[in-house]
Amino acid sequence: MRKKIVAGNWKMNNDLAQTETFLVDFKKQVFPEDVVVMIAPPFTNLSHAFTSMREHPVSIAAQNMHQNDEGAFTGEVSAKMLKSVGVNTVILGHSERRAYFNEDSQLLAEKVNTALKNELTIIFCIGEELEDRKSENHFNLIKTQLTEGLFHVSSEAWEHIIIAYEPVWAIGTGETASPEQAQEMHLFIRKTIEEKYSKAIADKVSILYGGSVKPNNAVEIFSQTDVDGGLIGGAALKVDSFMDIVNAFE
Ligand code: G2H
Repeated sequence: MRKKIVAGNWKMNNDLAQTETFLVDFKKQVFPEDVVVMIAPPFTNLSHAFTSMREHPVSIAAQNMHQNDEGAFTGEVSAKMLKSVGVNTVILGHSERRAYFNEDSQLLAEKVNTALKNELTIIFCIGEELEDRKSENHFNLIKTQLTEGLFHVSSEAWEHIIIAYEPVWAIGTGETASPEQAQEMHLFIRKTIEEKYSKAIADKVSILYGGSVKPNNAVEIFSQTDVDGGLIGGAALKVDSFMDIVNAFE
């Protein structure tokens, strides 16, 4: 049985007061026992979110971290700093980081190593642009992102790795991959991991879908055999819609 996971990626949304408003309501929710629930607030709110949710079955994730352990890197945050405020998971390789902050596979591979060394779970994001899909290069591209960013890790490391497949053309656009498109790619990702590692590892890794997941499409997406949950952006900012998605597994 693979872990079912729903993670809310808040991106650059919610100041401290807005975070508190969310958490006051969030704490009142009943969380399903068989779903791992995570929220990834901005850096400034991680400590508060952890303290506030510590009695509740919710993990606190960061949206990014620096590849170095410490040093003269103005404006950056290290894995150790994240750990010190209760963070146990980090999102790496989100398409917005790749596109707006020039994060390439080589850098991501370094970040992966640093996160693993610091015992952080990784949500490793991969996804193709619309042009890749139109030119039918999407499978190649996904395989390259996996190979260059992730396939240097040991078999043991996969205990701490979650994949998020997020087609770039579906992010924040209201456009979603069809459940069939999501299933097709998730199966391809699992097979690619099996070829490189083993069936046991491939069968165990949770692969989340991300890109305009909403309460009205989550049930169908999550019902696909190889979809183990979601990485949720816009719909994670409101407790009601986020909880509808958390409860969307059949
Ligand atoms: C994809 C997703 C969360 P949204 O970026 O990572 O955002 O659900 O708003 O498309």
